[in-house]
Order: sequence, then structure tokens, then C-alpha cells
Amino acid sequence: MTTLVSHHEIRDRFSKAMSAMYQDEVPQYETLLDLVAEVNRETLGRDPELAERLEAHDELNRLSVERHGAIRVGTAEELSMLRRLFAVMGMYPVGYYDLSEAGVPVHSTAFRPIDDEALARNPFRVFTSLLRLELIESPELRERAAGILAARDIFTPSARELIELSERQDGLTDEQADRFVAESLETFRWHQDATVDLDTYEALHAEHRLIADVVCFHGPHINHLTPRTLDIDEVQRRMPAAGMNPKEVIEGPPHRDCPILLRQTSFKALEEPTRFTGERQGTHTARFGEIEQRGVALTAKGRALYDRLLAESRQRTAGLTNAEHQRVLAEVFADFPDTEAELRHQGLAFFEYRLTEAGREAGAGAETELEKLIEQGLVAARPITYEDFLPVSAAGIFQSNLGGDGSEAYAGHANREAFEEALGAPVTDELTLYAERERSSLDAALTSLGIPPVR
Ligand code: OOG
Ligand code: NI
Repeated sequence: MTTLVSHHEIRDRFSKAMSAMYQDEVPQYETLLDLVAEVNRETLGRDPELAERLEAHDELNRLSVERHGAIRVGTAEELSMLRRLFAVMGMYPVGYYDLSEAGVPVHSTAFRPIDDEALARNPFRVFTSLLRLELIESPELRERAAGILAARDIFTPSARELIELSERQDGLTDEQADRFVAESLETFRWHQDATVDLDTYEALHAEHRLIADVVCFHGPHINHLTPRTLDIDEVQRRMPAAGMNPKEVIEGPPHRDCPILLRQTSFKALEEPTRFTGERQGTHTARFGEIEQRGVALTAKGRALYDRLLAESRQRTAGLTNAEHQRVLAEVFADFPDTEAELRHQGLAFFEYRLTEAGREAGAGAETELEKLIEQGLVAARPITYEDFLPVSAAGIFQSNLGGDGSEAYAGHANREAFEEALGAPVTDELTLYAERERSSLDAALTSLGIPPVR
């Protein structure tokens, strides 16, 4: 019998190979990694409690390998093949994001690992967008784009073979895994050669920069790779001195004692010389840098409150500097409870329950009420980290790097069904995943205390 390496091992190898490739391609990315590592080190040094908490949540180890990337593809065939490619690495489509409302003609999902162990090992995720050709107004341009896309294959023949092999064997051997990593990396590599002449590029670019980016190249070059910081305000402050020019405003919620969801900022794309077919030559801007800070996942109720407060703040933050923007945001978000106990009691965020050392020693006892068990230190409730994305923030990141102002929405609406049909599978609902994690952790903790799970 052949020994197969785990899907998680393959994901770990792939994400590291991708990071190495991106460091070669985009030198500023290496500077960014160093800056994030430095600030994380300082933050943990200043706040040993945070270090302890991350350690207890299995998050300290993953911090240094944690990345998310993003790609954009043009056809259903490309998207469904990507689904199969990511499955080899234990990454599955979670969440549906419609960005047409924000003036970006794509809809998206995030491929990511799902279970606790996989997330603790390496939570590598890739925000993957499918171009919505139907939103291109001109029928001629639409057809031209479709024709160009139909003529390319973004996967190497060996990558296709290894994906099929992995599906047949339910995994790959050590040597096959290394070949798979090398071959699939080709799909994400930057190609200096465009597939079209500059006139075609410019015509598509005039319709939307993103359309040119998706259609005119041999593959869906990874457009950013994002490390996770523990203090995004500090990294943003230090970026200019390190030679990076961040976008003005940090997207998402403000700084809080209990971080929620996701905060993000990015720096502008590189302008890269591109070899077009034909005489005329030019450049393309595709790749940029981004950092993120993650907080607790919100329940539907918490998310509704976040969306309401964000909408409220939007009317007051237009055109502000980051410092003013953050001040207004903090003011508006004063209405969002900011202690773990309140977030939990009001059902705003997801928590994971674990028996403490004292709980294990106590074993089955008289106390059956959860709140009392927590008070007595027998059970601990820990915030579950948000593993997904935010469409409004994503639109802000797209906009700032595409140079658009985000004012023009597309007439097209969210179309999850069409997305899933192209994908060849349903996307998993992220809230269901968090709720299941919360529920099963609570069941397990109570069961070991001899308490029947509450339904
Ligand atoms: C994806 C932008 C979304 C994020 O972090 O929200 C994203 C893209 O520009 O292709 O990566
Ligand atoms: Ni991103």
C-alpha cells in the first residue's frame, strides 16, 4: 500500500511555496512580512496575556504561516477546476460574496479549510472571484472577452492529471504532493506576456480595469498575499517609513478591546511592464499588498448590528483621514458591546467552550448551569476567530487598487445560484460552520461533566 500525505500537509507546503514565489515576484511583500512579524513580536511582548490566550486557542503557531490570497477567473470551467484543485489541499468553498453592488463585476467565494484541526495547522485561504461577463454592456466586447478566455488553459496538463489522481486515490504520495505543489503554483504565477494586443487590452480596460486583468493574461496571477497582524493600526503607521504607501483608511470595524470580524488595509498595486502581442507595448497594474487583523466571528444578530453601525458611520466618514475616520467609527461603535461576557450573553458572537483543568478534576458534579460552570472556572468560553471575508471591505480593497471610486453599481444582482452552477458545487454557509463549532464544543464540555446537552 502506498502512504499518502494528508490534505493539510499539502496545503501547508503549497501556502509556503506560494509565499516564497510571491516574495520573489513582489519584493515589497518581503518587507511587509518583516514589518508584520516585528509588530506581532512587540505586541506579544507587551501583552503576555494575549500571547497566552493565542497559545491556548491554538493560534500562536498558525500566526506565522497565516495568509490569505486572492485570484480572479473568467469562466465556469476555470472556477470548477479550481474547486477540485483546492480540494486536494483540504480547502472548500465557504460563503458567497456579491460585489456587483459595489461596482465590481464579479461574485466570489473563499476556499479555506473548515475543521478546527485544519485551521490550527494552517488556515490558508484564497478569495476567488468569477468575472460576470454578462455585466459587460457591449455585446461585441462581451463576445471578444469570451472568445479570448475560451482559448486559454490556466492549468498545466500535469496539474490536471495530479488533481484527478488525488481524487481517485483520495490523496497524494509525498512525491506526488511535491509535484502537485510545483505544477499548481504555475496557475498562480505572474506572466509578463499578455495574450492580446494593447488595443484589445485598452478596450477591455476602458470597460473595467478588472475585466482587462482577468481576460488578457495566461492565468489568474495571485494579486495579493496577506499576512495577519495583531496590531493593524501600528503596522499602518509604520508602512510609509518602510517604503509602502497604504490606502488612506483601514477597512472594517474600529480598534476595540474585543476585536470583531476583520480589519484590513492595503498598499497600491505595482505597475508592471507587460509584453503585449503586436508592436505597441504597455504596463499593467495587478498586484498589491495587504494586511489584516482578525477578531471574533459574529452571529447573524451581531452581524446585523455591525452592518447597521457601519452603514451609519459611512454617512459620517466620507472623505475623512484615517485618524478622523477611526475616531468617528469608534464613536458609532460605542453601541457594540465590547466585553467577551456581553458579546456572549447578548448572542452577538460565537464562542467555543472547553473544560478547564479545574473542570477536568471536578468531573461530573452537582452544578449543571453553564453560567455557573463558567463563573466557577470549570468551563471556559473563548471567542471563535472569524475565518472569512467582508464584502464591503473587499469592495474597498478592490476599488483602491483598481483606482475606481465605487460609486457606480452594476444593474446585476447577487446570483448565488449561477455562481454555484459555475462552481459545480454549493458554497457552505459560514454562519452554519461557526454555529456547529460552538454547539459541538459545548456538547463535549457538558458531556464530560455528566450533563446532558441542552437542545
Ligand atoms: C479580492 C479583494 C478581496 C479581501 O481581503 O477582502 C480580498 C481581489 O482584489 O481580487 O482579498
Ligand atoms: Ni485580501
